[in-house]
Amino acid sequence: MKKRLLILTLLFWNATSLLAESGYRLWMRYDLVINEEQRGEYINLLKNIAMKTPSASLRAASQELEQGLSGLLGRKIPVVVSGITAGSIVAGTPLSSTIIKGLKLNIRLETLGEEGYLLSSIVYQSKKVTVIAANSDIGVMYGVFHLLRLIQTNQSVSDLNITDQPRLKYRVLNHWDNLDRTVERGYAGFSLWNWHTLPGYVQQRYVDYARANASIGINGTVLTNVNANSLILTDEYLPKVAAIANVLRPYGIKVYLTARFSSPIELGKLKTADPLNEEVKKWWKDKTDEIYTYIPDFGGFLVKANSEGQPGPQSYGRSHADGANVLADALAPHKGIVMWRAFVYSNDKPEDRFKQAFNEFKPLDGQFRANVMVQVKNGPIDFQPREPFSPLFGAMPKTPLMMEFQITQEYLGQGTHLVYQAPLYKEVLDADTYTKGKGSTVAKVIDGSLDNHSISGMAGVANIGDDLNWTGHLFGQSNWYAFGRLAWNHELSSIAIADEWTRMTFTNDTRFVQTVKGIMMNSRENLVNYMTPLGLHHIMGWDHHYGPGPWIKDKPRADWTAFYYHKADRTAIGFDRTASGSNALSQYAPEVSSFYGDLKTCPPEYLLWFHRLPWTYQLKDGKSLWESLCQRYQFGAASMEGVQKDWNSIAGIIDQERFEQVKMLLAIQKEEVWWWHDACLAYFQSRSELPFPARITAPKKSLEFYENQVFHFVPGI
Ligand code: BDP
Repeated sequence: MKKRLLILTLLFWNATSLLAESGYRLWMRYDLVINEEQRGEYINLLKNIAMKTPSASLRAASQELEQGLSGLLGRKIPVVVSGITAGSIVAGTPLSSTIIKGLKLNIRLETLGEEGYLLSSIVYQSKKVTVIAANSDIGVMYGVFHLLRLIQTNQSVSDLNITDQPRLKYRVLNHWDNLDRTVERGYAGFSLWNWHTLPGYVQQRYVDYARANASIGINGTVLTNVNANSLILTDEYLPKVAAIANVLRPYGIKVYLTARFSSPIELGKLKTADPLNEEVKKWWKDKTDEIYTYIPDFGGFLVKANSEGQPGPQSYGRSHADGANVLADALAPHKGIVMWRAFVYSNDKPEDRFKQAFNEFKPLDGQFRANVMVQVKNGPIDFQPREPFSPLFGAMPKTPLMMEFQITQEYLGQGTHLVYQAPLYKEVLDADTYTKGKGSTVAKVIDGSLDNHSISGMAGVANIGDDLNWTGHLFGQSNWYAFGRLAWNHELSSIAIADEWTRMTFTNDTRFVQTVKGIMMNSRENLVNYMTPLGLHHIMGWDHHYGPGPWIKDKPRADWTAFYYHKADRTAIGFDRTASGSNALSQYAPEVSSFYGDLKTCPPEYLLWFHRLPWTYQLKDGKSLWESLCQRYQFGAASMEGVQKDWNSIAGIIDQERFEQVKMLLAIQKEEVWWWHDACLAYFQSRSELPFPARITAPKKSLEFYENQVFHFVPGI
């Protein structure tokens, strides 16, 4: 009888999961553990959940554990309020659980901070139990997700002795979502936030969004676009924001908003937004106090000011520090923070765009209030497939700098390219700034350890929309996942994260996992090769940034063209940023500047970022620059065939629906990859006037053909 029930239950699970294979469940699938031996171990060790749930967070954590385990183990794992048995999972804080209090774990817990946790297999009153303990309810939630992850990835849980805590304090998604639900640079449909039906209608999706973020440790979200609309700060919208905040709160996620600097004029009807004006200061203070009446744990503001047409303090002759501080003072009594972006540059300045943020912000070091973080994009230009790290990292020791990565693939193939970005993030985090000697990595700058800051953070521009599978491309989910995991612990390796994600999202089947990891780990380097090899940058299509556009020139803003960045002519190509050129290299520590500046040491990956070189320049491998450029485009484009073959080789291991989703997108990607190859080679040949080396596929069409292609309604603008 029991067996029949189990079979029926399994059938039911199978049926529902078959119906739901859109990718909606992300990496939180909780399907039955297939490996019977492994499942047997779990069933023996994890029989019930002994957990009191006096708070919304603990309730959510226990629900997650109950649902997760019941799915994974194929049987109901009940929550019991009292009565420990062998196989209990004892979860809680010293406050919520008398057992945990009695375990005298407190000393170990103290070292784990507010969000850390421990997982421990212990014998309690001669019964073997699993403990999940933390100082706070949200710490317990993180511990719950860790235990679930171990099971989802089929690891043993019989002898646990794990402690963990985040390396960064603020781990934040930045949604570039507009109030009309379009998403700037969004390729996964419209905004998640349905402002029209809020606050009355609270979608299940908001809850699942919160669960997904909590599962990877994200603890903040900026709901609105950096190109901000002041309406979000009005009493029309604040109740809606509050409704979202209420859903996210139990999952430890705070809500932040973008603040349009001219709001005192637009909403307050003041004549100025000068940050030193008393009325303006009072306006921000009153407005902030009002926000806290709606959202008592509001996180704070993210601001883009005096950049790409956004209003800012400089319009009043004030500095970015003056601007940030007026908001910081308004937020300080409520413990809120300001994330002030350093993405600032102007076309009117005759200065290399690379250098402008540094020139603007470095002199302000030490002038920001304690609750301000300056949020710096990973590279000096703009989220290119490969950029050197921004020279601001390490250059402002008195200011906590927050990392800004772009998860959405504005410059990385948008919605159609499979690109796993953890290697990009890691490359930046591991880069050595040398600002305090060897080992002064970017990671140590942003985690606060290099300069002793108590606040630290990482922001990721979200790739999430209302697409059924959240991110448009299923593999976009891996970038959301990797961002969260690295914000939690920047020491994790890309491959370890890929391994976890693949197992949780798809299957633990060894052949599948190995193959997919291979595809993921090569994807970013392939992309650099077929888009911007040898340090080329910013050569994408005009405005929508879709596809290649190395020919873009003579537009109203030179720094938005491609030509500005490569200046290819008959003799040479590249941007001279050495002392004989813009000398941007001088913004780095001497070790870094001489490493990139010296052609003997500059890696080929960064060559044209820093050097202007003749086409005939000979690389270390003996090839000419021209040959090498052509070969990299060829290599990058040709890689797609292998990727498709690899993907096809694992057909049948996972559900048909998600398999086909990826397969169709790989076919589109292949076309686009050859389009990049053909268009770029046609263009650069028109500049170099050199013949293609042997074994280079000639472009299918003329350069004019590529130049004249027009695309209507490209998403994201
Ligand atoms: C660029 C995007 C633009 C953003 C801007 C920013 O093209 O849409 O508004 O960055 O980060 O990458 O503010």
